[in-house]
Amino acid sequence: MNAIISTWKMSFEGLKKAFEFLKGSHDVTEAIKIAINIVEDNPLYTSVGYGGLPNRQGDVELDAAFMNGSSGYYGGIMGVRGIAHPIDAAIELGRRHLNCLLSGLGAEQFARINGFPFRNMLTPEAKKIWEEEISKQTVKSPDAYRGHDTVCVIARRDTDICAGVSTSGLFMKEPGRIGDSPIVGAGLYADSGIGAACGTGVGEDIIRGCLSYEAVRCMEQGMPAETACKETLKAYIARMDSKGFTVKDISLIAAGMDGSFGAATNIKNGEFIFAYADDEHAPALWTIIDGRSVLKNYFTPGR
Ligand code: SD4
Repeated sequence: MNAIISTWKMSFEGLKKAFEFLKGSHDVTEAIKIAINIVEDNPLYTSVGYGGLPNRQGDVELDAAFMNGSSGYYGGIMGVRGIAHPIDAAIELGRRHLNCLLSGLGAEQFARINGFPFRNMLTPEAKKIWEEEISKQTVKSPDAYRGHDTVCVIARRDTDICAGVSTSGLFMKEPGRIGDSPIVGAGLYADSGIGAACGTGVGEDIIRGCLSYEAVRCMEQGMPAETACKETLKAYIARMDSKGFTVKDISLIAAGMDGSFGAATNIKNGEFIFAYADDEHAPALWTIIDGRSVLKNYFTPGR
């Protein structure tokens, strides 16, 4: 079975390309790379790669990770500057047992030694948005969160499943702040015996709940992917509620080795969109209505 699921509309072009590739190849890792590189390269997407919005100091700091559900290996880079395709470095680190999660300068040095291209990731447009935000800020701890848009991709070919994520993190984050994306079990988790899950949203909440691991654990207990995402979110929100803690926006996607797929979100005044394709479902955008994953193209043609 070939299947691929990814977060947000921005991932759709990449998903289509990666799905075509997957039909003719067993290289699931390469499919993840294809899907994510397209988003990383597009300056119009302000939450991933080139064109990503900067931190409070005006620097674009990127996080990415990759997990191979068959080998159990995982690699991540965090708080890096100037690496054109963060997912490529994460994939490379995902071939190692030790030293697989690198931060800042060490990660950049690794990328240089391994010949990964560098570029100035701050576009003039992103800089302008940052300058406007800075001119409005009067407080020391700014909160310029504007929805969440990490690109997360889960790809499967027969008995192999892998997951990859790439993000510039939250706009106006503290320099050095790390989100959920490069943290295994938080931003992503994959196990070819069960399935895979990824998170997008406020990283601090996703990390606290180990949400991707939790969704995979729910699938291991027999829940289909969508139920696993919903139960994971519901249980986490209830747990944090009981501590008087309000969970901010989070969305999860998952795919199970049983062929199930789906997502869950707690976004209230907005919509979570994901893309999906498998041997029976042509590539399409989906959304969540009343807690159920629904084909979006079907009921909102043209949008
Ligand atoms: C983070 N999960 O760094 C990411 C944010 C996100 O724009 O989804 N992105 O917390």
